Amino acid sequence: MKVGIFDSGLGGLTVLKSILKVFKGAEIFYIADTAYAPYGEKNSFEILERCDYITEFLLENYGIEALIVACNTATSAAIKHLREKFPFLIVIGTEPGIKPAILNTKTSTIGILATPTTLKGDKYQFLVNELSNIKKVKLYEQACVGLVEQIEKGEINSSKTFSMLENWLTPMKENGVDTIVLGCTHYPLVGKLIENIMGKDISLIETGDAIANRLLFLSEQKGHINQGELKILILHTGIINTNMIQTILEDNNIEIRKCEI
Ligand code: DGN
Repeated sequence: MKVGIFDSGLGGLTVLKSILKVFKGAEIFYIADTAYAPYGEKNSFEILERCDYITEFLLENYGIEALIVACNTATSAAIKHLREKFPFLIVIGTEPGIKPAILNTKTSTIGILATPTTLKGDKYQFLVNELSNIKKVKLYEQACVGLVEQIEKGEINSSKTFSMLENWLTPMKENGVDTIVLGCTHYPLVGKLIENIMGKDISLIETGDAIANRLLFLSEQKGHINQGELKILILHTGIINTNMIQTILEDNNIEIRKCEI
């Protein structure tokens, strides 16, 4: 099967990593849209237009059969539009894992880390309103301005990244947060730092595995066979830290190319 995946940069690779755990054979075309990064501080219409353009590009050039929007920000801005415009494609988005967090918390106190655009989006507000009926919980929301940029630079262990996170997480820690939703696909890459600050009993909720399983389910339903060779092409539209790509995907067979779109 031919799968297109995109994100503003490296973050969607955390989703791709989950997909590689369940897909043994597939052709994967990943767009790291670093020329337009970060998405998280752009307006929703601008993001929607870019998502539309990238999807057309993946269809025309690579004939993708499934599209993974591996970015919470882009999902909140464009998923409805993409599903309406490309009904023949399997389209899967990424949403903050609020439901698993509500089911997991023992202190009824949850931290949500995401970009400003995701937190402001109707989709996020809808998810929170809908799910708060399951159990009354206290939510600590934090827009992590600048964190995506730190990760893109490869600063996943630096003292600057640590102190940004420490400022955001200390109030959560003091207020009994036991579960944190990583509402941006970049954030699992600083999961270790978050654990260092919050303590190792903290539960971090990410959504890569759920997306991978959904893709497997929908592709089998459409009769795609999950076998053959695994090929991964990573196209980046601007500057990218290739060492980070290798670190995240380990020794999978990947081709990395610059692409002007
Ligand atoms: N990885 C993106 C997300 O999940 O929201 C963040 C994108 C960005 O550019 N800020």
